[in-house]
Amino acid sequence: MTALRESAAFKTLEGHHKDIAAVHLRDLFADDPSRGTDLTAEACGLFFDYSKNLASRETVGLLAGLARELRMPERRDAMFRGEHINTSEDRAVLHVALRMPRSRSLVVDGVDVVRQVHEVLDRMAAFTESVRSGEWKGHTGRPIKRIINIGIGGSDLGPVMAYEALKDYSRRDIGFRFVSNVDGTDFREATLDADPAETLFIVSSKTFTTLETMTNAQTARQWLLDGLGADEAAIAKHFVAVSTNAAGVAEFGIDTDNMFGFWEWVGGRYSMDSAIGLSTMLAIGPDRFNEMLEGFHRMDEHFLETRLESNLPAIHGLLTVWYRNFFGAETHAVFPYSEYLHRFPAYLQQLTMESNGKGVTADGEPVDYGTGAIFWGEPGTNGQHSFYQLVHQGTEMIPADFIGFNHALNPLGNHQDLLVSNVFAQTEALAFGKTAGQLRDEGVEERLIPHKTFSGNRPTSTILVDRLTPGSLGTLVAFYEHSVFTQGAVWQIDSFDQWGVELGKALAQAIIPELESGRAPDPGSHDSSTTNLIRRYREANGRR
Ligand code: G6Q
Repeated sequence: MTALRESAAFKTLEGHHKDIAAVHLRDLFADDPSRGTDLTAEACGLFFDYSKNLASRETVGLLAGLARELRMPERRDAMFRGEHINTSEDRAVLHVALRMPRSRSLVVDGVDVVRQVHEVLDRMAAFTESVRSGEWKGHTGRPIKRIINIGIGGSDLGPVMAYEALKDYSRRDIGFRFVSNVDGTDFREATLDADPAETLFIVSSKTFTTLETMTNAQTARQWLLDGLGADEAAIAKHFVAVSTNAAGVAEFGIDTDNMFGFWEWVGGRYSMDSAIGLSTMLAIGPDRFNEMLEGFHRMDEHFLETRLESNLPAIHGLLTVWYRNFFGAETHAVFPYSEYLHRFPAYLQQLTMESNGKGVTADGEPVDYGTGAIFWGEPGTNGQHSFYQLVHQGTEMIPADFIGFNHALNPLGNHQDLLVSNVFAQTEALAFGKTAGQLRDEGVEERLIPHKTFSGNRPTSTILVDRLTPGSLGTLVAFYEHSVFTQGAVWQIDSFDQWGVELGKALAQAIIPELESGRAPDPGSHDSSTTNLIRRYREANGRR
């Protein structure tokens, strides 16, 4: 049996689960009038109301005990010290160093990483200022009006999410686009209305070998040279790179003076606050970018220093474990009530599912419990008019996070009051439901009672933030990063490797020549389905 199942706290929680599962949220609230104010925690500008969860103060205490028994705090401290907690890749995990203030120092493997981080941030800031001021000129002497980030996965989802989230703070006279998919449509649509003379490409790739990014970067290079009718010298004015692979960048033809580096201890999905965030800095400027880093850092300090029972990301992570391992919940929804956060669920999908979608412990033992939940979501109120039906009345338990803001960035009429009233109304309805008795009192026809009954007892957390700012966005992202860490530590897995993604990178490589070559592949090289699909594609493209 694995350490999790063997732990005394796990066994206690199994018993406790039976008690909690037998009580409705209606009763938990009725029995404890201060529940709605007590089961809350506040830090770094986030107010976290977890009272509408199927849990009590005792649950949180027992879950914190589980985390301690499984040495989650020691693992957290080891991460902040720069130990190689990513054991399968033998790497430190130091995204927290990306937002440490300049005054700090953290020596890892003999190097002060905070100094390195600030050297790159300073170079990014100088570059950003020169582009935003118009001092940086394209090959024909024109200033930059279109910035296109080329990257995928961790080198795309963070930048695009942050750009969309912070659009209100961004320069509107420079257009930002994000090209990730190897589907040529992505590149074409991003450049359709762009003038090569005013376009800057940021090629963002940690490894600088990723098929999609390298293909898009080559296409961009050709598009630029064709458009400008220029020689290779133009590349230096229209291409910069963000990577850990200086040799690969130089080979592509980008001057390494125009390369912004980061380090192997930054995982792709944890890199939006590294140089991978160059597009974010170009959009909002260095000062705002710095505010974002400060927001991240505040949550890092809170996570590191606060006892688990009052620690926002720890409580969130432990409740996710609670639903996953004791209630059998398979998914977890995130509903931001802000249109600016429309890419936030997609960003979180990578953060959570790539980190915790693991079937073996860090020691390589198969797990005998569920790990990473399926994260999904869409902004409210839109989701209310589609899939919330299943959340309210379907057969699955779907724990959900509702993220709301006290103040709108676009205060039009009473839009914000309407928006936020929906946050509160939804979580209230999900918790308390509507009984047959209530419906009868309202005079609802008897045959409709089963259809109009809402069982309630559906768990939600509400995260209330004052305003969406670069700082609060950083805090929110760090909150989820550390929740993911907490879950992974309890599950005893390596949340920082991604062998499943590496497989995907390798698989297509074998088939590409089989689609493109003049001769059909050996029929024995694949199963009959794959062979047939390859044959049909080749025939459709006139390759027999
Ligand atoms: C992130 C993953 C993955 C990665 C992309 C892009 O944690 O490892 O999404 O970010 O595959 O990789 P490159 O930045 O190396 O191009």
